[in-house]
Amino acid sequence: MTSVLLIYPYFDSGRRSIFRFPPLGVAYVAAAVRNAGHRVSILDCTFMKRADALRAAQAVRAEVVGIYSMVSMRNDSVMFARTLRGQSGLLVAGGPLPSCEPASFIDDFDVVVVGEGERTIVEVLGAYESRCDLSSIPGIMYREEGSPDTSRLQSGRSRDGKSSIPEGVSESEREVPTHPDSSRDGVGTRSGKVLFNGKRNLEPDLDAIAFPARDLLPNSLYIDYSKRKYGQALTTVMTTRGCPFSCEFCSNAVFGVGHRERSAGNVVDEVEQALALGYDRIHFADDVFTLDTRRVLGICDDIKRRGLDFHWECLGRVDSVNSEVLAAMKAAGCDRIFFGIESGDDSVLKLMRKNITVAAARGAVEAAHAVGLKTGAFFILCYPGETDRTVLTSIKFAVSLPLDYLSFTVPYPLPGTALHERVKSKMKSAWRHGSGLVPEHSLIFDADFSEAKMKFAILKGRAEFAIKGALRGRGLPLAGAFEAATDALFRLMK
Ligand code: B12
Repeated sequence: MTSVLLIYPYFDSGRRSIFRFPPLGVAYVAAAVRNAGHRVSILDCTFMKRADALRAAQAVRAEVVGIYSMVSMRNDSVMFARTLRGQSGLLVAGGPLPSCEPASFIDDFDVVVVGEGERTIVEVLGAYESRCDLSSIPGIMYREEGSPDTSRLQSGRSRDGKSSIPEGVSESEREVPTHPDSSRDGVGTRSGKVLFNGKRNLEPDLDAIAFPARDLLPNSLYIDYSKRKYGQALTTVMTTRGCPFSCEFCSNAVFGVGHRERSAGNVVDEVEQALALGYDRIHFADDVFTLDTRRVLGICDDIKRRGLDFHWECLGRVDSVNSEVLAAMKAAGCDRIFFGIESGDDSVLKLMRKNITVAAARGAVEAAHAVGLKTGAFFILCYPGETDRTVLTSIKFAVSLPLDYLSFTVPYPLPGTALHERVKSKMKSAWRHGSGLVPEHSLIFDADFSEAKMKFAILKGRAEFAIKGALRGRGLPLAGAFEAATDALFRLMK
């Protein structure tokens, strides 16, 4: 039995969104580790200060430390790794960012897990305990023997001493150059060849995966926080993995493009488990919860059959809902649906590879509104390839919809996405936390629109949406005058 600490290095910078969702991925990994017989704890930093979290991580003295990372958390995950190096036997990175850029983590970690983590971490722990064979574990990048940090692990050789490279991965493909930035701060000095064992196949049967270990999360803090912010105790559940669409801006390095579903009964079992912990609102965090209408109807039926009393919300695709399914969702406790619409101009939607139309977007939002659901939508403004005209069209379209919640963001070329490929020569920084008037957003590449112009567009959109809400159909000339004046200003800006 190995002692394992899993860290979710999210810190509230005070500038980011009000959402505080528990780290489901880390909780899934924790459940797998525990079920394999190890001792595991989670350090969720969401409600902590950095110094306290670092002290807490050191106090655990775990043999193996696994650290989550996504694009906004790279620095903090690396900070933990550097602080805990030397104190723990093995440092493992995992999550969305290590999955798309494993090489950029290998100077600070001994093993980087690419993709779904449940099986991989258990195999890595097995190798750690028996001091052998990392080369037969798919889905990892690691440093070959010779590195002081992996000396507990024999890599590149199986127990019988033969080289065991997974099928489909050649010797030369396994050798990976480290990240160009890795020599920063003198950390690029570790010895040993870096090897990648190739991707692991995705788990075909999602019902076979153990539910996330929610009991290891700071539930009372999430419950207090969400009751204060939204009046209900909110947590997330993931009912599908992967998305069959290929939006240019979306990062799908963990779950890929295939769409896998959990059965209705399995989903509702997990919902019941979450409700038993004191939650009374579920946010289904799937990329596209509504893709398979039959399954959604099955989940709704099961919720009603079991008489569960809670409210829920989800993200829908505009071309996968209709009045019938929306009404069934409402009857089963759904009270809000979000749509990733992204643009109000068909040519920009094509550029984004969204595979939806403006007409379908309007139809879906109106249908949801008509059955009595609250509606929310996300838009990206000033996407690469947009013109002043299309940005203004998008804002006008968004504000014209019957929405209760409306979010505008600047474009983020995330590593590993097709958008990143398109603008990679213009990238300024991998990630930067925002400041100024729209502090939750910042521009990370040299775009045709300045950051100030993008933020002006966001503020203009938010103001028009607020004016519309405040006027409730009255005072249209005032709204029209605001729109015309800010349109003109927007066009004048660089
Ligand atoms: C819910 C959600 C949020 C929530 C909060 C996150 C949370 N705590 O749940 C909110 C709304 C706040 C949010 C905000 C943002 N998000 Co978000 N979010 C998601 C979403 C939709 C679901 C997350 C989830 O629960 N996944 C389910 C679990 C099971 O998956 P997982 O975490 O990847 O875990 C698996 C593996 O990664 C691995 N693993 C995970 N942890 C570990 C740890 C170890 C040690 C190991 C070995 C393995 C491992 O094993 C797990 C099980 O197989 C994902 C999309 C997605 N499909 O995952 C985006 C996603 C994670 N978000 C993303 C982004 C970009 C953001 C923002 C930066 C957006 C923005 N522009 O502001 C912000 C950043 C906020 C911040 N913290 O700084 C990207 C990350 C891309 C990247 N390459 O880093 C994603 C992937 C969306 C996308 N497709 O582009 N997000």
